[in-house]
Amino acid sequence: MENSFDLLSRLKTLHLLDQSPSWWWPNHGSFEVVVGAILTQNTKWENVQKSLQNLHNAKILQNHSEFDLHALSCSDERMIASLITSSGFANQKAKRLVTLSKNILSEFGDFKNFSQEVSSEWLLSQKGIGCESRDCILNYACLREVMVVDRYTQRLLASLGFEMFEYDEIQSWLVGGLQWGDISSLYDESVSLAQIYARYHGKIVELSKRGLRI
Ligand code: 39A
Repeated sequence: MENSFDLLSRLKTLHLLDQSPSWWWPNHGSFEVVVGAILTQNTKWENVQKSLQNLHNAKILQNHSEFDLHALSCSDERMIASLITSSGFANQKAKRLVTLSKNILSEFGDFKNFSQEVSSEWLLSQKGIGCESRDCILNYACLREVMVVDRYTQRLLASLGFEMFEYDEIQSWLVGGLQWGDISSLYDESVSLAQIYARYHGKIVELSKRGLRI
């Protein structure tokens, strides 16, 4: 295993996403991903799923990004906190979600415009959004060509002999190293680069969560 292309090629042989949605993250391209990206901070995805289900049951989320963005922006923070307790830090996350929704509306007008226009800098200027959440939003919600890095990625690369400590360094290793092979030999031409990054990150998470080694 010498580079990012070799790693992706190896991961592909394991069929880790056979039971997953096409971009791995459920409901890619939607406002719900923005909510999930905040909720998943410092907690397990299974806890996030419970919170998302509660938000659906309360009709705050209804699989309609523009409606959902408005609904969350006008919601009472304490009510949201009561629905997302499973994700931990409920009061803090509720405040951040409501504030972020209001800011998206005031800066971009709607979710469609947000997903086309938002910058890395704007996202990082929002309370509670760091590099990983920013990149989850850019890739899985806005469908941009951005590769997410997380603790699973850092640990996997270290176990393979590529020990790195900086977010940008790991991201550059993942993205830049794909040039060492012919990516079109791995994916059908209908799969965009953004989706390849989405699936690559998903494969790393699934491998790690299943306790598999390569
Ligand atoms: N840790 C995680 C996940 N595990 C996940 N899925 C499974 C589907 N997502 C979307 C985010 N973070």
